[in-house]
Amino acid sequence: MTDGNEMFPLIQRLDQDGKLVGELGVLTAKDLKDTYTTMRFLRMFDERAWNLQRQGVIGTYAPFKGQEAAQMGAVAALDDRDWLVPTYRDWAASYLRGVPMEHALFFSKGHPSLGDVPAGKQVLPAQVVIAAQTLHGVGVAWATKLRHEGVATVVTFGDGATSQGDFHEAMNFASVLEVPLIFFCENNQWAISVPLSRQMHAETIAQRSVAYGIEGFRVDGNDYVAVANLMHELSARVRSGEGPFLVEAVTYRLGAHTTADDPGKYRSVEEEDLWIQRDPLTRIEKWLRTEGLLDDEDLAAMDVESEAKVEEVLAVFREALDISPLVLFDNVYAEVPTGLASQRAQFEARVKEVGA
Ligand SMILES: Cc1ncc(C[n+]2csc(CCOP(=O)(O)OP(=O)(O)O)c2C)c(N)n1
Repeated sequence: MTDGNEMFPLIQRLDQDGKLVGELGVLTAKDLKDTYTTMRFLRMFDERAWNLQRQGVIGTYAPFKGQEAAQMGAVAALDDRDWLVPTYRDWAASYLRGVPMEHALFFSKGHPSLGDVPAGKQVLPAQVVIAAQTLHGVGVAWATKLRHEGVATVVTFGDGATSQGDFHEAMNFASVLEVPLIFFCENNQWAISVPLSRQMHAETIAQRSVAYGIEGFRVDGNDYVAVANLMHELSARVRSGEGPFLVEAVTYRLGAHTTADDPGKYRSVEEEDLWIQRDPLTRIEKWLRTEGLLDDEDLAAMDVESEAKVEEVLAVFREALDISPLVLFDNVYAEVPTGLASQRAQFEARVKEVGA
């Protein structure tokens, strides 16, 4: 049997106590402070989104709390020409690639703008069909290869996705075609209520790379310094014609699977406590404090700023809700079939009648 842990030792640079066990590498102290500031905003937004669902303002929402370092590190090395192919939980990664934060709320609300990607931003809309985007990632990366663009594509997915057929087809295709793609698995230990140990018999996800003849890496996904440095190295390598690669970022979903889930039914408080100690935000905060780069006053100022940013997002979201229910019929067909046109007319008459 392959000892996955031995073959793919966990790469770490900043441990859970906030001690550097490796180099800062391509990052500077300022990068870490900026990253921490953004993380704090993202954490606040994520918690607010959860509350908004509880208040009935939005629909089902999948929180990313605990996965900030993995997601931010995954895209840390990407520039304007590189691509991100994300999932329904990747709002931190998508936000960094230029997707406005209110899109996370649009997505939950079924708003017609949920899939809009701002012009010029190289990011696909969030995918809900588990692992389907891994194939899209291969397609995007293959296209960039055929066009000799020399850019990197990162496709993100969960541990559960690696048990889907699509993932294996994508890995096979990507390796045979040698596409400039980084498969980035956010191994948050759970696929809803199914733990990793019941999803697969292998010890690590990284070792799945061996079967496809590509290089794999296993990194502490709660360690932004390690993830960002690894992704800098791999992005540069795929841009110069190497790849694909598989990265397993070992992390944890601190919240529920979605607002429709209760993790108390399937996982222990002890397990959650263990991972709270490994919180990706806490370790950067500890490091910044030790270096004298952060104090309570800074934190208070960051929170005031984050609060204002969250309010801005909510204001845009609330304004966007003021749309006609007739948009339901838009963007379905290029040429609207007669049946649908007559349904639309009936619906429009009814909307006028009730004054909606
Ligand atoms: C093809 C498919 N099967 C089942 C589902 C239902 N489903 C939604 S999320 C999920 C678990 C996914 O777990 P994982 O890939 O680990 O990602 P995570 O939600 O933990 O980020 C499942 C089975 C789905 N969306 N698509």
